[in-house]
Amino acid sequence: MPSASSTDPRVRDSALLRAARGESVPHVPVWFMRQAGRSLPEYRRVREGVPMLESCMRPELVVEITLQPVRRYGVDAAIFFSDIVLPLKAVGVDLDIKPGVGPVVADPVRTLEDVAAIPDLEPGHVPYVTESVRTLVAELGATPLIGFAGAPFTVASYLVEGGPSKEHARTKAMMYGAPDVWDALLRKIASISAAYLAVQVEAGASAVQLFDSWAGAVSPEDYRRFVMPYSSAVLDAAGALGVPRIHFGVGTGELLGLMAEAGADVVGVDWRVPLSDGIARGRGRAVQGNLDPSLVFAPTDVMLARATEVVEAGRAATGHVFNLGHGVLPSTDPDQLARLTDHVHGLQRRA
Ligand code: 1CP
Repeated sequence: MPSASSTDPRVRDSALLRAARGESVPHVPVWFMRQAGRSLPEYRRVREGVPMLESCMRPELVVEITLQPVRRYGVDAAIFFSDIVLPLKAVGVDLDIKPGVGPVVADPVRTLEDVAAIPDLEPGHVPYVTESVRTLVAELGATPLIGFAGAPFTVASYLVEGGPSKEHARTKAMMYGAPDVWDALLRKIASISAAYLAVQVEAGASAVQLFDSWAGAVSPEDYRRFVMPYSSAVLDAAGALGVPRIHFGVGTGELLGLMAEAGADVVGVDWRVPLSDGIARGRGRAVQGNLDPSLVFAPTDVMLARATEVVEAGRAATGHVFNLGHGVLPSTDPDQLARLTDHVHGLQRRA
């Protein structure tokens, strides 16, 4: 079934979707990873007293929070307000998102039995997602909604470690030491992430982003063997739904070629890699990125000059979606993001 928004010609013809397809654009499209729900005072107000996961399950909050940055900045896309661990919660995994910490899993996954106990995701697990996406697509009109999911490696890291981790040591211990458990776990997460993206696309999301935030922790060789097949499964499933797929990770300079090969239409580049190198490594795909998120704390003229350099570098790509190199930092001044959006929109159009 074609998604509601993919049939809306204004969304199909939006700068974001055109850039993702490598077509000419009226202006370089801009959105910011984690634009919803980080630095906005209007976000803090509506979230007051509501736990994070509960807010993801209340359509009136999801719709409001998703729309806030679109209203404020006039960005070229909305990103659905949710979290990469929400689908796990929805199927019954005992986890919470703790303020100031992140996702915490009560019983970390260690064995084949632990994996087998995680149910597959059905649309009936997440009716509030379907409802929120439908309402959003109607409200957004010509602005595309990006759906998202966590990639198997990154989600596995939370399930195996039991919470946020810098080294991902237990995760890698399973990857190297218990390949059968690893395979079962990553297949399970791939199936859940693919189903979660399908729910969003079928309700009207017109592009998707797969967040493999922590993939940069592995070598290219290990990525190819232990990570890529499962991310490919998710990206292939999303591709079959006919929407562009953005594939993003942090510290992935050495992995960009493989991340493109995994099935991306748009390769997300973090700020550590010059965008021109990201373009060269991205195997002809469009690219997204990659202003250092800390540049918002620099004087405005310095930030804008750097943004111009990113846009100039992006002209060599098949398509370029302007973004930060990772998520908006919580202490970011929203006025800086407004200036950044206007600045990129005002730069000369691509030929
Ligand atoms: O624009 C948006 O903010 C949209 C909603 C969104 C997205 C896209 C949230 C809400 N989370 C995410 C993705 C996400 N969640 C990623 C991938 C993106 C990235 O790399 O930043 C990751 C790794 C998570 C896991 C997560 N959830 C963390 C990171 C913990 C760690 O390991 O360092 C945290 C802090 C959360 C909680 C969370 N998710 C979202 C919000 C608004 C919050 C904070 C909630 C709160 O404390 O009240």
